[in-house]
Amino acid sequence: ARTPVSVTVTGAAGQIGYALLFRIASGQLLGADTPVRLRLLEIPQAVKAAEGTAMELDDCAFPLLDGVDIFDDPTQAFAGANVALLVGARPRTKGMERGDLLEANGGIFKPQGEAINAGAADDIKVLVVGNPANTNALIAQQHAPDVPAERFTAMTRLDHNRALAQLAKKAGVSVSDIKKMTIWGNHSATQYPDLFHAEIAGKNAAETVNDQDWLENTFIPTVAKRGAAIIEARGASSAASAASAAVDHVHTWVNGTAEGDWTSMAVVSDGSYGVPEGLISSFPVTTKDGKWEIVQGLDIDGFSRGRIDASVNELAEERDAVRKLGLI
Ligand code: NAX
Repeated sequence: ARTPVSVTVTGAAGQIGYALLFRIASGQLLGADTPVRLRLLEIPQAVKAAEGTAMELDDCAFPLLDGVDIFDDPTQAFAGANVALLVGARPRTKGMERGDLLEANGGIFKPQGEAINAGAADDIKVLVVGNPANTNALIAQQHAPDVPAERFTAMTRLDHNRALAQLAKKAGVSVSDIKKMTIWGNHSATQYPDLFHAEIAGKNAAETVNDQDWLENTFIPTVAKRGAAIIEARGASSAASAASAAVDHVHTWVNGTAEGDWTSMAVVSDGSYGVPEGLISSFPVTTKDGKWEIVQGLDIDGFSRGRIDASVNELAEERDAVRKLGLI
């Protein structure tokens, strides 16, 4: 049998954690031939709830689940981790300014970056889900100088999947007919879901839909504000869909994108498409052998340029704000 892969999940007792852990333990993250050891990180007050989830994981008798350990200390939780899913974060509460939010999250993602640097496995892959995801990933990455920067990513796969679903509905096709969807920029309301490079059954998606008004005034805002619409309808934020996207993100990173397709991941910019080097911004990426590459050579028209720049400017502002706070 293969040696188990250690997967650390933070915020394990939260609602995304509850949807995510069972999918990891059943083999959907890494594949049906890879045993997993779960290492759960929670704050002390939530350790008991995490223990309850671990009892349920036991009760599923998953053949691939090699064990579950629970920690309230990041250094222990990330020791030997091959994959880290950073889900736990400080949500924005009433009256909280952006600076307060960034500072509170800096207090979480700085020590977690340090713990990853200190003790994670050499092949560690990090996905940050907790918001503000891109900037939290940047903070963690900056505090892990010995880990290659490309191992730190943030999640825009939920936005990507939402864009696939909305386009499939509009075009009356199956999501599997759509390829080359891209989310650019920040996982926030400024994100840019791009249909000018997407394809439906091999033909350009924007041309096939041929409805600029829908694209600008329905598609983009529906994808960008879907999180708020889910809260409005469910009375709680996206959880199962977020967990599903996290599983997709890591699965694609490890197993590769299909020939003739790509995915969206927020990754450290190398300056591609005018995105300042070092920002963790969403790009079209292909993956192979556990490594990602930004898709090169796409033509960006004026409309797309404006949208990408707006979202990337927001990321640069967030980076400047955390710099000013001394968090990076
Ligand atoms: P919950 O509030 O249900 O759970 C968060 C959990 O994190 C709690 O159990 C809390 O105790 C724990 N936690 C807090 N600080 C911690 C720390 N320092 N170490 C370990 N655990 C800690 O939130 P949930 O709905 O699960 O969402 C988690 C995060 O995902 C939020 O930041 C949310 O905004 C973000 N999301 C990101 C998405 C994305 O696409 N990138 C989409 C879904 C979601 O909104």
